[in-house]
Amino acid sequence: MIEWVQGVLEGNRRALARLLTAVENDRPGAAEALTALYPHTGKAWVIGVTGAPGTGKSSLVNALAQAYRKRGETVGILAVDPTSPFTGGAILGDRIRMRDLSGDSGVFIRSMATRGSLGGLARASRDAIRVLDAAGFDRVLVETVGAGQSEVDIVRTANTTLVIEAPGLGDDVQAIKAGILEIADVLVVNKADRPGADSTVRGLRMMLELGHPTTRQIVSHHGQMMETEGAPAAPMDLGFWLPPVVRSVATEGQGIDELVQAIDTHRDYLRQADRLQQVERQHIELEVVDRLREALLERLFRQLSRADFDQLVNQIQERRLDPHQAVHQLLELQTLNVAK
Ligand SMILES: Nc1nc2c(ncn2[C@@H]2O[C@H](COP(=O)(O)OP(=O)(O)O)[C@@H](O)[C@H]2O)c(=O)[nH]1
Ligand SMILES: [Mg+2]
Repeated sequence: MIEWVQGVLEGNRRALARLLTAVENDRPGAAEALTALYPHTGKAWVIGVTGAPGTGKSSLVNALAQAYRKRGETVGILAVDPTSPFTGGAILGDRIRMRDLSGDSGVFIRSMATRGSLGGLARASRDAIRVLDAAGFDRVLVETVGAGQSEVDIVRTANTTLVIEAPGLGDDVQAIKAGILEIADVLVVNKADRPGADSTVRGLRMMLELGHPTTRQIVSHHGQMMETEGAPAAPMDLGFWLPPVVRSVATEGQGIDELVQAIDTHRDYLRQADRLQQVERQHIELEVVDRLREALLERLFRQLSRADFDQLVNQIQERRLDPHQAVHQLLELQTLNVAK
């Protein structure tokens, strides 16, 4: 494991791939490797790319990666897809879209399918992002399907979050329902070559306006949110971030320069004052709480036999015990075992 850590730090791609597999599967030694790598993290700019299937996330990641490579920056790509494991069509399609990047040693692509619980996927993704960060990539692009809480969790690791929409995929309000608009630093209307792009842009602007009442939630992310008209990125002196709406045609490379610009502007915004540190603190807090929750549950369920748990459920169902008392009993069991 230590050789892998050394290898990763030296830019060895084989070591990187192996360590990522170990981390993804939570193999013995993975935690130690992550500990060894942690002091080397915090340098990459992590960009989350999320949105419904088919909006063009992989195509955009491909185009963005090429744009960064042209500037001489290295790119690590992590594709996380809990809904459709990277088998058959999905991976084949992505391989074709990422073809332009293969053979370039400045790009590393990794996909991660569902394994175990969604919580486990969020953990594994966070760890994988850290490994890519420690490996020294300037940019880490993380593609996730915007489906629910686990994507939101993954995206909370990102420095800049892109939410991708496309015309003609039906319900534009979907994004709001999933709460995904609230995590957007930059909104992208991809497939701008398709009919309906204008109305998608209008719809998003309207929703951003409606988003005002939820400002407090957004503040807890990166800053306040307000509608912006036209400009690719927010003026810096307003003291809050206005998520810009960028149009793109990923397959033609259109709008990519504007998107790169918007991401840079967001980075510059966060680097002002101590915003970046504040956001990082929030992310760390959330992560520690998430991990603690997982670890405590795991520990508890290791001490509790299935039979004991079933019995508890029976008692609750028979109205001999209420769920509140049951939790108390479980916590006491935990305390007793810790004290042992
Ligand atoms: N017309 C058009 N098609 C696009 C555009 N971007 C992606 N596509 C196509 O849309 C399909 C889905 O793209 P993909 O990147 O796999 O979307 P993902 O599921 O969000 O990763 C593919 O057939 C792409 O070639 C675009 O800007 N315009
Ligand atoms: Mg994709």
